[in-house]
Amino acid sequence: MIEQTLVLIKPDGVRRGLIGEVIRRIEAKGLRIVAMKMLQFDETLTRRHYGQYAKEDFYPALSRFIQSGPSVAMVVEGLEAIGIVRLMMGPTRALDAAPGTIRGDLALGTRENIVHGSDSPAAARREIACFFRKKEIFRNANA
Ligand code: DAT
Ligand code: MG
Repeated sequence: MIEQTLVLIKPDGVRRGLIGEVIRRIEAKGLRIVAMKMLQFDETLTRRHYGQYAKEDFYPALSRFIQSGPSVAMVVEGLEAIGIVRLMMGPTRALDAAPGTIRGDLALGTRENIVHGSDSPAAARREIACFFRKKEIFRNANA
């Protein structure tokens, strides 16, 4: 099934000059970027995006980190895009992330792990709507 997923290049990825590397991998895989912007998270957006973790011990540090500089937000489209992007990212903890994945190749930490990708169709719909209006998403952008 053709799916859309929200991908973020988080502030560590932007700071380390890895925007191009992440986009290169997404495009090389055959997925398509159908919307993109650079933005800095504020408290409100952090709550909307990561609110499910608000009660976790790691939330304050996660919140500080995600607001610490600009991120790049993208809508990525393609066959099974949600699962494919999750596979390409690797697991949350860099220690668990195999070489060949974005986190396995480029990250050492758990919090500073370069990328976000939606983990289900419902999450993708909700998350995409946090960052993009309908008219900012280009259907058949590369057709
Ligand atoms: P993912 O980003 O792989 O979808 P997640 O949704 O479970 O992971 O968590 C969101 C982010 O929160 C994750 O990228 C890093 C941070 N995080 C999650 N679990 C953590 C933990 N145990 N300690 C520190 N940070 C954590
Ligand atoms: Mg997640």
